[in-house]
Amino acid sequence: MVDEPAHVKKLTPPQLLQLADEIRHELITKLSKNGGHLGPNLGVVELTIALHAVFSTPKDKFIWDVSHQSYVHKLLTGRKDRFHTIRTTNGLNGFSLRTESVHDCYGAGHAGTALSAALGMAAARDQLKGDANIVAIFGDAALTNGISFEALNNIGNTTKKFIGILNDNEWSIAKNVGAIASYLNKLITHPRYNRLQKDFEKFMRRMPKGDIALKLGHKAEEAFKGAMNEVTLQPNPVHMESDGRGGYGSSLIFEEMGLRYLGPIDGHDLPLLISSLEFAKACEQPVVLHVLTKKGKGYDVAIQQPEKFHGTGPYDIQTGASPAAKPGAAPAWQDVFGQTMVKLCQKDNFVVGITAAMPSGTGLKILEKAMPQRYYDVGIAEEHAVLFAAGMATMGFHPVVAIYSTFLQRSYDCIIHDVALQNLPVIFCMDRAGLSPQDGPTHHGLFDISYLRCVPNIVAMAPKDEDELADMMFTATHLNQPSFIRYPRGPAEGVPMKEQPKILEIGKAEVIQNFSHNHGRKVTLFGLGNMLPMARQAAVELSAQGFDVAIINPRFTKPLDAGTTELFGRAADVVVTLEDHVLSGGYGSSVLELYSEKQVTTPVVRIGWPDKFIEHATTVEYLREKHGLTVANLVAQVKAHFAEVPATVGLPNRELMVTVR
Ligand SMILES: Cc1ncc(C[n+]2csc(CCOP(=O)(O)OP(=O)(O)O)c2C)c(N)n1
Repeated sequence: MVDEPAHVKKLTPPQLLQLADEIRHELITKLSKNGGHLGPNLGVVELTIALHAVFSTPKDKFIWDVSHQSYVHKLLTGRKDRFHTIRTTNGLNGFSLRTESVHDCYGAGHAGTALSAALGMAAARDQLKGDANIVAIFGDAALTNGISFEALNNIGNTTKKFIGILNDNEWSIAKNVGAIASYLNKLITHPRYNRLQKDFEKFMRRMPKGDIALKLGHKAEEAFKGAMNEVTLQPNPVHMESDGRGGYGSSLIFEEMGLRYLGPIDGHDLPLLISSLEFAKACEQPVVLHVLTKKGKGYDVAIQQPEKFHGTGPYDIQTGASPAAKPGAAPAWQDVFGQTMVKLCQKDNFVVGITAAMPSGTGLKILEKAMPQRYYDVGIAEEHAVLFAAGMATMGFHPVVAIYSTFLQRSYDCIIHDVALQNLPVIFCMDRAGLSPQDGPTHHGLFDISYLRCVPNIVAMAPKDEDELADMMFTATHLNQPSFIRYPRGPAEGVPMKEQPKILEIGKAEVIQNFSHNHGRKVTLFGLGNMLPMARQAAVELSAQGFDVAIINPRFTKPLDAGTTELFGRAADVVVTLEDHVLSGGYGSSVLELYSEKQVTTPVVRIGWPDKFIEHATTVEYLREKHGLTVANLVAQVKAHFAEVPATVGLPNRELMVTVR
């Protein structure tokens, strides 16, 4: 294994192949412990080696779309000794991170950003009259994303030097869907392009052997053009070249967008990759190199289960099996969601499920299996997913958009302008609302309460357990306005599920535990959604210390249950809000706003995430501990409010409140 990218350039062809083997071994063994994006990385081993053989980071820039496939790049850029720490506390991040290495010029975690960001870099380089090579590496599914096309539309008239690498493995997380996927498939199976591929390959193989790091320059480009003109079936290839588009077939999307299309080539053929990249580097117009790769290449179990090994937890290296679930373990939230979707769709012909390329992550694949005609996968296209749902809603449907909280951020304007403004009954089921600990800041879903709370017309909910999730989904299908339900990653609470979900009263909180009137100081705990268990634990702790504790399950962040919130605020000596969300503008803020309006002067302790991007870590528990989302911190903050007051039991609440303030 090499220590830095410059070493890659010094390796002989057999040594490069050996390096590829070593990297695969490293990926398979290290990720078996903590999991990670194994399949995509096994697919880009040769491509990444070739990139480092031809280009020189940090001067040249690699922009990885999503960047879940940048592990090999990490291994080749001085991070091999820390690779075993990837996605763990204080370890390497699972995505590109500008703060992690000078070789990571652009951070990501969401799909479809690479081409635009790379074009911005190319424009900046041109402004500065620089000569850095800018290389964007994007997957076939990233190409289903609108932003990718917005960038493609803009490349040809912005710069002359730009290299896009289409890493085509036919898979998104699930099988890639839609017309783009079919188009790419046609491209690689059409006899004409197959022929082209062979000739391109032949041409590249004629390049001097031994010296893999070829310097092709203009002469080679001319030769290449000649070779391509010979093979293309285009009636007037010369005309095609002279109109400045280049390329080898007029039907190609890329050519029509002003990029020269190269390929498709075998993305596991190192010498071919290297010479193709050398060629791309020498081109004086934007190019797209279409590279065919196999997800999981070199590890059979990953090839056979591309979806599982896209992003996997720990696994047995021999069999690929994940550790068995503990008997009696609570079901995952996403599975309860998927099963409830089936139930709802069976009873109501106007309910459908929509996912933006996340059938397994959101659990919607359970609906796909049971009722495929009621299921839509629209590709990695969150804005489109929301608009598509809005359209269906205008026709009387109750579309359910199953989406991660973090990816819904993409659709914000569509939520306001299309769904809320028109008061359409679209239901948003926001999975991963809370932490995605091993993924980190790009994937935490910590902003949705804030960004939705200010939008008129909507109902926003958070269930305390999976049975309440089903109730909320059922309730949402009876609403004539947009609704949002947030729930976290991981196992639910393990409570029994009612056969028939019930309709909840909108904007009504649930009193879990009233004051006992034991003469202790009164504390009201508002535990939103998955924070209710922490509220219950805190109640035990506070009660043991003589406090009189009420516990409320708010259920709704919009509309807030003003009556219950006010009542239990006035009655308490201290109020505590708990939310798995940022404090800025979150649920606790809404309680403060209400108290300000109603002139409730009870002090409020807000437990939630601070105003910073929360890092990645092995576990949720670690991050909660570090950032103060703990029972101990809650109890300490409650007690701090009484620090200057003699701990006389039975002090009238009003008097206490005045003293504390
Ligand atoms: C905006 C957004 N939506 C969804 C995802 C989840 N996601 C991560 S990778 C991926 C598939 C990417 O497929 P592709 O671009 O073809 O790359 P590959 O994994 O096949 O290399 C998806 C849907 C995301 N990261 N960002």
